[in-house]
Amino acid sequence: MSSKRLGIKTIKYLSALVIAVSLVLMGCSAGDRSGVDTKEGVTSIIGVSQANMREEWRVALINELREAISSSLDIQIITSDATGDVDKQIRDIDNLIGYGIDLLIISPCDEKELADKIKEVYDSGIPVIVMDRAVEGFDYTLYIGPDNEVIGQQAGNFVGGLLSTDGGRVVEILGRPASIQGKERLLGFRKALDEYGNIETSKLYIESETKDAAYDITMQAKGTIAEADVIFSYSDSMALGVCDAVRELGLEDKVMVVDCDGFKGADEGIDLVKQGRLKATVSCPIGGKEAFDYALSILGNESGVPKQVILRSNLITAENLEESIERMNRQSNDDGRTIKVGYSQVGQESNWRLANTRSIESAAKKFNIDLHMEIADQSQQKQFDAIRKFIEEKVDVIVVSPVVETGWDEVLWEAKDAGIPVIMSDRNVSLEDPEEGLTTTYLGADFMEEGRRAMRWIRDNVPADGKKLKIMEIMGNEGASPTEERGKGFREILSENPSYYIAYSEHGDFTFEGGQKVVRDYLENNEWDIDIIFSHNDDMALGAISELKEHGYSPDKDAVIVSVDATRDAFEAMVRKELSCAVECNPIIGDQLMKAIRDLCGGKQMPFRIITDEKIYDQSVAEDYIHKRGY
Ligand code: GYE
Repeated sequence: MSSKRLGIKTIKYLSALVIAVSLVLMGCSAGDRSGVDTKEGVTSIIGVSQANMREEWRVALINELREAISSSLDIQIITSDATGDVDKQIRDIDNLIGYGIDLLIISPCDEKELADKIKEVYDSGIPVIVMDRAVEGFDYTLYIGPDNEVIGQQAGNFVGGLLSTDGGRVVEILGRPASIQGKERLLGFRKALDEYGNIETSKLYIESETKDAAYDITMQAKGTIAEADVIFSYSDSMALGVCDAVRELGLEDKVMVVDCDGFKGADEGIDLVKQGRLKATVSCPIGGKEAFDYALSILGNESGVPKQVILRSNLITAENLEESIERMNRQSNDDGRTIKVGYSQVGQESNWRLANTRSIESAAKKFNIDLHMEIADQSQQKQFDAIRKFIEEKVDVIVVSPVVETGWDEVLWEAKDAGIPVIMSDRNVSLEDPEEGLTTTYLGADFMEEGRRAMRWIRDNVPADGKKLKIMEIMGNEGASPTEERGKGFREILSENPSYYIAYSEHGDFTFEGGQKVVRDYLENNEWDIDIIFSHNDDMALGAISELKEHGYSPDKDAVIVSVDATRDAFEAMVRKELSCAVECNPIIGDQLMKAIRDLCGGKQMPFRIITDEKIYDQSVAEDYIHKRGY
C-alpha cells in the first residue's frame, strides 16, 4: 500500500514556522519585563486573563490565586479583565505576553473564539492553564474546571428524590440561548430527572441569564409558579431573582428553589441555603488553589502534570451546610505518616502494564506509602478477593485498576461500609448509581480521545485515493474501559470519513499472542486484503506484525498499522518501519496517584477525574523520541 504520508514532524515544523512568523509580525514575541514593576526576588510571572470581573465567582478565582500566591515571594501575577469582550481578551493576552509572562492562566470569554489564541500561546512555548470552560482539543498545558453535566445531574437527582413519592411539577428557568455551561447543566438535570416517573416539567425562557430577567419572568408567570413544586435555575444569579419573585408572590412556603453554582458570596448559593430561600445548591468548584499548585509544578518542570483536572461539585442543603463549608475550605494537612494502600492490579498482560506497575511501586517508596499490590491476571474474581482482603487488613486506601467496567457495586459498597475510600487508577468503572460516591476519583487517560487520535492520524496520513480502505480492529479484552472507549472514539471520527470502514474486528485481550491469533484467524479464512490495522495496544500490534511476517507479508507496506500505548517496543517497531503510528497512553502515573492518595488522607477533597497528558508519534519522529521514552 503506497501512501504519500506527511509525518507529524513535517506538520509540527510547518506549524512552528507559521507561529514564529506570526508572533514576530504581531509584535507578540516573547516580551521583556521592562514594563513590569516586579517585586524583589521575583523569578516567574504568571499572567491571568479573566473573562470578566462582573461575576462574583470570577472575582473569587482571582482572589483564590492571589491568596495562594501571597505565600510565594518569587512569583508575581498580572491580571487582566476582558469585560466579557473576546477581542479585548485577545489583546489582553498579547499584552501579558508582552510583559514577559512565564505562564498564562485563562478563563475564556468564549472557549470557541479563544481556542486559536490559546493554541498559539501554547505552541509558542508558554504553558497555558485553561480554567472553567474547556476549549476544544488539547492544545493547552492543563485544564482545570467542573463537570457541568454532573453538576446538573446532582441537582436533578436531588429534585427527583424530593418528588419521588408523590410526583410533582418542576419549572426550569433557562436562557434563550442557554450558555455552554447552562446547556450542560440542563442536560445533566434532565437526564437525572428522567429516571423518576410522575414529574412534569415546564420551561420559562429568559433573554439573558441574569437576576433581573429571572425575577421578571417568575413574576410574569405567577400562575405557573403557584402550581409548581420546584423551580430549577442553573446559576446563583438567576436563582436570586427567582427567590426574590417567589418571596414577592408570597409563595416561599409552597415552592422550593434549587440551583447550581453554590458560591460563597452574599445572596449567592450557600448564603441563600443558609437563609432558607434555596432548598439546595450544587457547588461549582473554582479551582484557584489547584491552578496555583499546578502552575508551580509546571514552572518547576515537574513530571506528572495531568492534562485535565475535573473538580468535584457537592450538593449543599441546610442539613449538610456546615460540613460542606468545612470540606470546601479544608486543605490537605498531610502529616507525612506512612499510609497503607491496597492496590488491585489488572495483571501482567502487556509491557504497558509492567511499566505501570513499576511506576506505582517506585512512587510508593518516594511518597512513604506502604503498598500491598495484588496482581489479578485479568480475573475480576481475583480482584474482588483482593479488595475484600484489603478491607480485612483495614488499609487506609484501596486502589483498583479494574479489568472490566461493570460488576463492582457490591464490593465497592463493602469498602464504603468499612469506611475505606477507593481510587480508580488507569481504568474506570460503570456503576449502577454513580451518585453513591463509591469511588473517590479516577486517575487515568482519556481513552475516547486516544481512539479519535488514531483515526484522525489515519485520515490525515493514509490517503484513500478514491478507494474504500478496509480496517482490521484488534480490540482489548471485552468490557474493559480502554477497549470500549478507544473503540467509540475511533468510530466517532471514522463516521466522518466514509473512505474507510472496519471490515473485521476481534478481541486480542491486550496480549502479544492475542494479536497474533486475530491475524492468524483472519488469514485462515481470507486472502490478506486489509489496508489498515487499528490495534488497541502495542502488544497486540506487535503480535499482528509478527504473524504477518510469518505469512510473508510486509507490515507498513501490506498494511498500515496504528497502535495505542507508545511503549519503547512500539518506537523500535516504528524505527524498523513496521509500525506506522503509536498513540500515547502514559502508564507512568505513580507519582500523580501517590500525591492524590496523600492529599486524600490529608483531608483534601478529591477531583472527580485527573486525566493524564498524552501525545501521538509516528515513523517521522520515532528516531527523535525513542531515547527519551520513559517506558
Ligand atoms: O493500553 C494496555 C493494558 O488499561 C490503558 O491495558 C491500559 C491498557 C493498555 O494492558 O496495554
